[in-house]
Amino acid sequence: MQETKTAFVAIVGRPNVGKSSLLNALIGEKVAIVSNKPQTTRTRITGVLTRENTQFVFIDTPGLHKPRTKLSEYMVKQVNESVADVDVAVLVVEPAGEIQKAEQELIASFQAQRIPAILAINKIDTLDLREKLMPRILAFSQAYPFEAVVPISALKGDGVDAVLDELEKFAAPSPFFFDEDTLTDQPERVIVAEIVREKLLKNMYDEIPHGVAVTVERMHEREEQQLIDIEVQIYCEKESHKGMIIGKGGGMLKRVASQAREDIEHFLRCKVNLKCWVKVREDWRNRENVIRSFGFN
Ligand SMILES: Nc1nc2c(ncn2[C@@H]2O[C@H](COP(=O)(O)OP(=O)(O)OP(=O)(O)O)[C@@H](O)[C@H]2O)c(=O)[nH]1
Ligand SMILES: [Mg+2]
Repeated sequence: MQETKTAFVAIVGRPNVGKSSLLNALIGEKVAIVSNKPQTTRTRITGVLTRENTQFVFIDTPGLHKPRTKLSEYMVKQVNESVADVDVAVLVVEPAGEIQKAEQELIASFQAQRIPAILAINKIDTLDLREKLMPRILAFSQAYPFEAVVPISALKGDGVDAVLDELEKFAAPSPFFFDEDTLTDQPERVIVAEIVREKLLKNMYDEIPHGVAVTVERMHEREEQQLIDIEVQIYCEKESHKGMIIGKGGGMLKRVASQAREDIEHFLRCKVNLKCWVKVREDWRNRENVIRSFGFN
């Protein structure tokens, strides 16, 4: 029998750099939601990839930022805990600009915990010339002895295999932790709720989506019809937000629900009947008990 190996990998970086996009590209399925708004990911999301005798367990994390609410305190804590006991970290960065404070903090935590790290410079599809990466590579190489620097486009899939090859070097002999066809340890309900949140992020302006939480109240399979009934509760912070989420004549909510249903059907590989309700929970992002009741532990 061939000996098996596993690598635990934390994917870290500032908000909106493409960490969740990279996770999805690495495992070849969408398990983490993606949006053009920062602070999309709120919890640690695990993605699993088994390639021959190596199993990779990826931990996607919320973008490291300065916390302003109890919820974002929780998010930042998730990042720090994720870096604690992995075999290797991937720092995802934008292709241009200066090294940011949050990135310096992440590098400091690699240093403190002696974690090898790979630098993934993402979004290279937005560059006209690759040479423009040189100053960026130089600056980061001076900041930390990265094991490898890999230019990638998570969106196009470029360089993603090279990231895997680098990560494989840090796999240690061990039995597999998951079945070979496992993609994530997230329960279906969590992914369903996240898909609805992604569509809210996609369709609504800034302030509202950040104050939204989504829970699945009911999932019921009608076996004879091969149909799943799903009821989802959307929580927002203000009565006025509720009005905007529902929209004129219910138009916004219909659009969100119909886009979400399409993705949920793809994910569950089954027809879905999706009902969404909207409720107000004032200032929930600062109420610890409410945050907990939404599943952030
Ligand atoms: N052009 C381009 N855009 C990308 C690429 N990767 C990600 N994006 C876009 O960048 C935005 C943020 O992507 P996410 O994957 O949600 O970023 P994240 O780092 O997980 O963000 P948070 O969860 O908020 O920390 C989305 O609009 C993506 O489509 C890339 O390789 N090229
Ligand atoms: Mg994310």
